[in-house]
Amino acid sequence: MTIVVSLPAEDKTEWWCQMLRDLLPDWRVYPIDKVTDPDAVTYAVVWRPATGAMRSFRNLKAIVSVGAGIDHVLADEQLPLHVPIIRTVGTDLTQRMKEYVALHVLRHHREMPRIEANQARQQWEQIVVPPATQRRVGVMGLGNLGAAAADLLKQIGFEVHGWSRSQKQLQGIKCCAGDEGLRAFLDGTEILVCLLPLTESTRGILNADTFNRLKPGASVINAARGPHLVESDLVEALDSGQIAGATLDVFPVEPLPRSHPFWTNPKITITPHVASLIDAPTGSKIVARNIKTFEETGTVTDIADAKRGY
Ligand code: NDP
Ligand code: OXD
Repeated sequence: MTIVVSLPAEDKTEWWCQMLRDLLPDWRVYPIDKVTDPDAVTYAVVWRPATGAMRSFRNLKAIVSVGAGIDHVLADEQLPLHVPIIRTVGTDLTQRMKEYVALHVLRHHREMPRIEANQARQQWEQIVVPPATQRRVGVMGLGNLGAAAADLLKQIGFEVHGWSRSQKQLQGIKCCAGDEGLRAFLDGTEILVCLLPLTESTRGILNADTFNRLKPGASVINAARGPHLVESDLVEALDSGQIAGATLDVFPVEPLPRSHPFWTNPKITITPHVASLIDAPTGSKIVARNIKTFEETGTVTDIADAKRGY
């Protein structure tokens, strides 16, 4: 009963090891680089593990992603695909994402970027915006996070449309599904929120074709994954005014390199992958509970479908 922890930062790895030791006192928990007997390892708790690392544990029962997304696990080309991947999800994560989406949708809706720019110039300009009831917001992805965010936006009063792979019935939300439903979903959307998993079908989905379908002057919020966005298409759409502003939480390379032009683009708001940054004490409790349940029953509710990619 050995758990191995592999996270990008050493201090985070140590911290998670300690939390898991406290929560699972009968288990041995090691940072990945301290493992002496790889065959004893039965669970791996990971964020973006090194290529081939999971393959070296021949008796692995499950890989636990310390997050909702599993793209960072699937990125390992040598991943042992028969090993189940457990997602770390819960009300804490959902609540945080709801707050982030509401904050940034309202920020675009109420023209805050323009108001802030005006303040910097000491300019008094009263901008009249429509009420939320006359503003159409589109949420891409209606899973744990997207459905909850869409529901909150509806409660605020927005006209909310949602898009997913399979058709959903969500009260008060106009739901579209699949490739055939994408156009209807995008046409006329004024604030687009991406909460899709990163898969081969969704990579690059925030592109020129998508932007051109939105209402001119629309805003885009990407809180999902960096590679959903075609960066050059966004810059072009911002330059032409088709897109008025964007809020980006995620990037293909994180941390976003200091030299990246997005840092200084006045039409882009950057947040450092904090939309729903897992709170470590809560996250480690969810992980420990999932490992315990999996060990006892051979399954948990939050197993991802690796073939589907999420
Ligand atoms: P879920 O797996 O619960 O939901 C995914 C949703 O996306 C589902 O509604 C699914 O449709 C839909 N979807 C998947 N593929 C397609 C497709 N090809 N076309 C249309 N819809 C599609 O994921 P979560 O809500 O838990 O998380 C979503 C993503 O958010 C994560 O994968 C992660 O990348 C990102 N994330 C970002 C965080 C941050 O801090 N920035 C924090 C946490 C997550 P269907 O319901 O039909 O299957
Ligand atoms: C996640 C994330 O996938 O934080 O949970 O991005």
